[in-house]
Order: sequence, then structure tokens, then C-alpha cells
Amino acid sequence: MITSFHPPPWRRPASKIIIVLPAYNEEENLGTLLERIDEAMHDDGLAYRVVIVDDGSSDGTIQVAEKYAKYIPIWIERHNVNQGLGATIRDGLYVASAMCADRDIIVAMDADNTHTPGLIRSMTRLIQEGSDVVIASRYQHGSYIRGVPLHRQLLSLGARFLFQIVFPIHGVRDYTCGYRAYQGFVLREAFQKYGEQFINEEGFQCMVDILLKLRAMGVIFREVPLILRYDLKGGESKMKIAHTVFHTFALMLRHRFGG
Ligand SMILES: Nc1nc2c(ncn2[C@@H]2O[C@H](COP(=O)(O)OP(=O)(O)O)[C@@H](O)[C@H]2O)c(=O)[nH]1
Ligand SMILES: [Mg+2]
Repeated sequence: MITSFHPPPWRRPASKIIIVLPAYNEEENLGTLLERIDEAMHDDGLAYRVVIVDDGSSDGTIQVAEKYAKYIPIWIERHNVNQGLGATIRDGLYVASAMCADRDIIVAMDADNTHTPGLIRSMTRLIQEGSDVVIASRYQHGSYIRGVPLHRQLLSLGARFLFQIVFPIHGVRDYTCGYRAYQGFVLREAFQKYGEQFINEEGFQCMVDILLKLRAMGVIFREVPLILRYDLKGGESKMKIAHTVFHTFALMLRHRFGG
């Protein structure tokens, strides 16, 4: 006898990927990146959407985003004036966590076309296997870095060792890379716990700050080896080095000694 099956009542819709792109004057890079993201998602059969936060760009970033919104589900957030990476990542992650369903995964990456979109597959896989946050890491066996100036490599390496000593996090070596996947509900819980203070660092040091706050929530972290194609980057890096180093130290002291 053939029994007819019902869809199980507990089964929730499959994961969707929400990709957050903080963009400041990325006209040159954004279009190519969106095409590469779309191909990677299509290859993997993953349902996805993109959240672009334009941080008061003075070039054609918005026009590029609008052009691709005809083909790809893109949500565009705009800052009228430049507010820095911290506020931009905060708004992008907030919008993404507000729109995500229970099993959705949020991926943040640079909009400068240096982060390889094909990695989203293994990052989301690890989330589905039980991690809460997955970092694309320069310090895992199999990572490959092309075109990053030596002084930038040394800075990231310095941050790595310092933070591993002062704030060891099981599973984390790369504290500063912005390419990460988050279990959507974990971000939602973080916004509930910390409110606006979840991401309150203005500059690039927000990346470390986010990790330290999630660490305090007992989140499970893992890493995948990053392929970083800095050689594909159009235009200059927007990181203000001295400013970021100073604020990263200040942040470390604040987390260590409170206040
Ligand atoms: N919102 C915002 N985003 C920024 C700013 N500066 C850089 N970004 C974005 O942050 C990401 C990282 O900047 P990027 O120049 O790639 O830094 P690098 O790769 O570390 O040299 C990119 O997606 C930039 O568009 C800024 O002032 N505001
Ligand atoms: Mg970059």
C-alpha cells in the first residue's frame, strides 16, 4: 500500500543567503563583484539577496547598484554623508538580520572585489554543520593572498598575535578580516542584547569589536582559508592606517579593563 506523505510540520524553509556589502566609492569594483556573486550563488543553487549600503559615495556606486537591481534581488540603503565602515556595517547587518528568516545566513564581504565569492559555499556549509560564525581567514592552511602590500600584511599579523594572546577565541586566528558568515538569528540576538551598541566603533576596528562582543555571547567560531585577490582591487585602499591602529589599541584596552 502506498501511503501519501504530508510535508512535515516542523520543516522550515531552506536557508537563504543575505550578502551585505558596505560600499564607499566602489563604482569600479561593485559591478564585477555582483556578477561573480551571482554566478557563484547560481552554481551552488543557493537562494540569495544582496544588501548594499552606500556610505555617501561621491562616484557612481549607487548607479551601479541600481543597474544590477534589475537582475538581482538587491536592497539598497543609503547614507547621505560618509559615516565610516562601522556605521555602514552596522546598518547592513541590522537590515539583513531584520529581513532574515530562522535559518537564513548573513554574509558580509568587502565591496572592492578582493573577496572570492566562491567561498560562500564552504562558509555557509560550516554554519549548517553547527558553527555560528565563520571567518574567511588568512591564517588557515590553504589560504592564498595575492597583491597585499607587506606593511598591510604585517599589521594584520600583528593584530592576530596580539588578540590571540589577550582575547583568545577558540577557532579564531583572523580577527580583522571583514569576510564572514553569521547565523542570522545570532546577529539578531546580538542586536537585542547590545542594541545600537552592538556595532559602535566607527572605523575598520569595528571588525574586531564585533568578534569580541560575539565572544561574550558564547558563540561557536570557525574559519575557512581565504583566497584574497588584492590584485583585482580597483582604486586605493580606504583604510586609514594610523587611525585604525590607534583605535584598535584603544578598543583592546577598553575591552580588557572595562569602561
Ligand atoms: N561605509 C564605508 N565603507 C567604507 C569606508 N571605507 C571603506 N569602506 C568599505 O569597506 C570595505 C573595506 O575597504 P577597503 O578599501 O576594501 O579596505 P582594505 O581591503 O582593507 O584595503 C570596502 O567594501 C569599502 O567600500 C567608509 O568610509 N565608509
Ligand atoms: Mg578590501
